[in-house]
Amino acid sequence: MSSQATKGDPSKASGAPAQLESQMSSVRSSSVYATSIFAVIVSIVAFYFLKPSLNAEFSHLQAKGGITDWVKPGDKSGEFKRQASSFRNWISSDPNAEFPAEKGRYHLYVSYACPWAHRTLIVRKLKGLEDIIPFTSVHWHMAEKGSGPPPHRIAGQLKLTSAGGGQGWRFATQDETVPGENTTPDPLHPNNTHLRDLYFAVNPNYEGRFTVPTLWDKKKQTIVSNESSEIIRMFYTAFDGLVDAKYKDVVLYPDDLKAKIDDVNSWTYDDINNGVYKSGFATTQEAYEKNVHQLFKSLDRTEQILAESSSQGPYYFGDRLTEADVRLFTTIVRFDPVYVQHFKCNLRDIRSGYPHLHRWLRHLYWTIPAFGETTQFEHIKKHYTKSHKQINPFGITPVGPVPDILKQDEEVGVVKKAVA
Ligand SMILES: N[C@@H](CCC(=O)N[C@@H](CS)C(=O)NCC(=O)O)C(=O)O
Repeated sequence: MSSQATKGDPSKASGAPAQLESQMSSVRSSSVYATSIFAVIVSIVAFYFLKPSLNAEFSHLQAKGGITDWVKPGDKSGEFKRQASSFRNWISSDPNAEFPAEKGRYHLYVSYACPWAHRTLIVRKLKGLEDIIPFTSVHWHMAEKGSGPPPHRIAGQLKLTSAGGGQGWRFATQDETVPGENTTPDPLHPNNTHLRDLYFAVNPNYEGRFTVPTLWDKKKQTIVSNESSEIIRMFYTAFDGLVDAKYKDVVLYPDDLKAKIDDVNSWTYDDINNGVYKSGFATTQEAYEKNVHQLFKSLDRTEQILAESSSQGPYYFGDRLTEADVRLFTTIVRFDPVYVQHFKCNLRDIRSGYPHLHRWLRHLYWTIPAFGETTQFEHIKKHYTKSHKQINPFGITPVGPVPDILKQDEEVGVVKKAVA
C-alpha cells in the first residue's frame, strides 16, 4: 500500500489502484458516519440528563407565557385576558403599619408609555409627592420574547441576555439619552438592567408578569404594589401628613362621589382602558370586532356624560377633578396617536368624532401640569409601535396624526367646517 494513498487528499494519490482507492474511501466515509451517529447519541443523552437541571435553573427567568403572549397560546377565543397584579400591599399613614408613609422610603418605577403607570405619575404630582416619592421611567422599548439570545452558559456561568433579549422592560443605559425626565439606569440598584431584576430580587421563583407601575420599598427591599388602581388610592391620603396643606385639599375620591366613581370605573376599565388592548391584541376577527364595538359604545356613553356635565365645569363630574378624570385621561390621550391605528380602534378618532371628550382632554392636558407634564408622546408612540412586533413586524412608527394633541383653540378641518 502506497503511503501516499493513506495520507492527504485521496484525489492526489497518483498510482494507487482504483479498487483500493474506492475501498479506502468507503472505509473513511463509514468512519465519518459512525462518528456522527456517536455524536448525535451523546448529544441526546446529554440533553436528557441536563434538561431538568437547566429547566429548574431557567424557570425563574421565564415569566409564565412569553412577554408578548398577550393571548394565551392555545386560547381559541383569541381574546386578551389581563393578568391580576401580584403585589397588593398598602402604605398607611399609621407609623406602626407594615408599610408606613415616610419621605424617601418608596421609589416608583414607571414607563411613560404605559397608561396604568401614567395614572400614578399624575396623582403623584396632583398630591405634591414629588419630593417624597422619587421615580424612574424605564426605556420605552419593551423587548419581546425571542428578540435576543436565550439565557446561556459561558465557562460554566449562567449568563442572562442583556438589553433586547426578550426580558420585558429594561432600564436606559448610562450612555443613552432617552427623552423624558428620569429615564435613567436604576438609581437604586446599578446592576439591574431590567425591571424583572426587581421582581426576582423579591422572589427568585416569581412567575407573574413584570409590570409597571412597580412601587418599591427601599427599607424592606421589596415590592409594595404593582397595581396602579391601588397605588393611586394610597397616594390620595397616606402621605397627607407629609405634604403641604394645599395638597391635603386635593380629594380625588370624595365620599359623596365614591359610588358613582366606582360604577364609572367598572365599565370604563373593561370597555375603554382595557378595551383598547382587548381590541388590539385580539387574534381572531370575532374577538376584535366584539371588543372594538363595545369600546365605541362606551366612548359614546362617555361623550354623553361629558356633554351633560359640561354646564357645571370642565371635569368628568363637572366642577370637581376626580379619579374618574385621571383614569380616563391616560387612555384618551393615547387614543389618536396610537390606538386608532396600532390597535385598530378606528371607527372614529377623538379629535374629529368626540367634541366633548376632545374639549375635556385638552383642558386637562394644557391647563393642569400633572396631566400635560407627565405625558411623553415619544415614549408612547415608539413603545407600542416598536415593541409589539406581532402587530407591527417592521416597527415603523406612523408620523401622524400631527400634532399629537391639538391646542385648545384649534380644531381639525372637518370640525372647523361643521361649526362655521
Ligand atoms: N393591573 C396593572 C397592569 C399594568 C400593566 O399591564 N402594565 C403594562 C404596561 S402598559 C406592563 O408592564 N406590561 C408588561 C407585561 O405584561 O409583560 C396595573 O394597572 O397596574
